[in-house]
Amino acid sequence: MDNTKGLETATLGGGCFWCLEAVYENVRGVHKVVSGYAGGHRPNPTYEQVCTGATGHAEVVQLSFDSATISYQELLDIFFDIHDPTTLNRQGADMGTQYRSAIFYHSEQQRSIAETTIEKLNATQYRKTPIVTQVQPLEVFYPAEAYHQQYFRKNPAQPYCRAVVAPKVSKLRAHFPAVLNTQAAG
Ligand code: MHO
Repeated sequence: MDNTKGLETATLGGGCFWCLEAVYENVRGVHKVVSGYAGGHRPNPTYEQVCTGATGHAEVVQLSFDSATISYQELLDIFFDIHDPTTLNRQGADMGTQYRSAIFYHSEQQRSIAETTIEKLNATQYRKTPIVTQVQPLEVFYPAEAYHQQYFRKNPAQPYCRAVVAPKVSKLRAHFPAVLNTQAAG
């Protein structure tokens, strides 16, 4: 929690962090997005170590958001829409535990919203198979290397960005027009 500005913090893993970062950067009320690693056991992991799966970390984004503008529930609604929460340790062609779907909650309230959301989505069978998203408390978050921050913004023409990241940003724009910030709308 960034108490100085009255902002709340959310930490979410939904596959490659370039994707989630690019999506949430366009959401109003989200003041900051940092790509990083959570849920592992080796201190200060590098990207190369995380990629091997040996450190146990997931690629995640940490969001600082103003809950008066965007609620945690809305952030999760976006989360479940723009990634596939039904594939274990996998997002499309990206495979490995570092790509797992995971919500690292920062409070009991966040835990409860996350669990209720998953129950509701499973009950409505909004996906054909059950949601495998892990819900666990955030212990430590390690920011990723500088070259991973704002990756999509800086490398929009990179093949993975065009093929995988851009469609997720388009999905956000199409499915959640009301939450876009002015930067995206303009
Ligand atoms: N398979 C992609 C994932 C990038 S991501 C930051 C790549 O290796 O480029 O995990």
